[in-house]
Amino acid sequence: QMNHMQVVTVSRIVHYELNMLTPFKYDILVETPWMVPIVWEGTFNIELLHEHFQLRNVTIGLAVFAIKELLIFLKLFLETAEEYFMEGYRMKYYIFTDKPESVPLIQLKRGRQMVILEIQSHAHWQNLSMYRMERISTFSRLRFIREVDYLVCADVDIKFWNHVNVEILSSLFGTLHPGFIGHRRDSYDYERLPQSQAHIPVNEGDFYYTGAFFGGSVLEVYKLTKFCHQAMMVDQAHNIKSMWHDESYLNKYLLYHKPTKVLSPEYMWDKNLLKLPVFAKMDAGRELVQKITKQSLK
Ligand code: 2GW
Ligand code: MN
Repeated sequence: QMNHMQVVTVSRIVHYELNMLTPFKYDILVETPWMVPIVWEGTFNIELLHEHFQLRNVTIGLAVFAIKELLIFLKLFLETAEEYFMEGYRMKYYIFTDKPESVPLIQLKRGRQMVILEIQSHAHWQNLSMYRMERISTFSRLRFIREVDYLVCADVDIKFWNHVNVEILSSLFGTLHPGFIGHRRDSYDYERLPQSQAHIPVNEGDFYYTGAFFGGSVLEVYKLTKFCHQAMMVDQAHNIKSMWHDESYLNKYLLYHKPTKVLSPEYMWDKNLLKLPVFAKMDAGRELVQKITKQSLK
């Protein structure tokens, strides 16, 4: 299993000159208190990272669910991922869907493959998005572990705007939810019901992570999704519904299993909430498909 702490070997050191007295940026947090990077545009040199990751010849999996009505988002998701996600690397899309015949046929670039995994849509979950944790943990153990080095999990109702590449890769990464930047942690949308497996006390918490984009080595994603699935099952047995479904359990896991990289909110903006910044790499704003609303899906 690959480790993010591996020594970086490159052919020549001509990339840029570091100046110890000039920080990259001073107006944002670029490192967590447990000393892992918070990835913002301008804090990394992608050419240098390419040398490192191309030497390791990594394969990346991108798992996405497109069940029922949300299948309509898949086309834009795939088209923009082909343009911006992990360009130049071997990768596999793992598409979980209840309608394999309706998956849009997109011309994929060299070294990229699509794997369609049929699943049932009848799941008895509080929210269909929760079903992902069980499916991803099972498939990680049975299949993904043999096929890819890293696994990235994403919502389908997103659009890529800019390059998202190997700078995100690490044993375990989470992405900061743009809606909570600058907020105090006691106002984060963590699960506050003490009986819930997702409970986080008001005086705890690092960040509020989005459920729309996370990943890591297959082994670490397996552990995370397994935990979330099991915690959900315990709560379901006690008829406890969490605040934000799978996202609440994800936040619980990442609080006690610190990620080895944290992605800035540039990686999952929401232009319905906030104006799109120059460096936005992905966007969860749904106005691209106005007709679909959460209400109409229930
Ligand atoms: C069905 C009923 C209610 C909500 C979602 C669904 C549903 C989700 C569905 O009918 N079909 C489907 O494929 N999904 C998948 O789950 C799809 O990949 C979708 O992007 C993902 C998350 O659901 P979504 O996008 O509706 O949730 P959001 O955008 O409100 O997202 C946040 O909160 C969620 C939990 O409520 C998740 O944590 C999500 O990751 C967050 O971004
Ligand atoms: Mn979404």
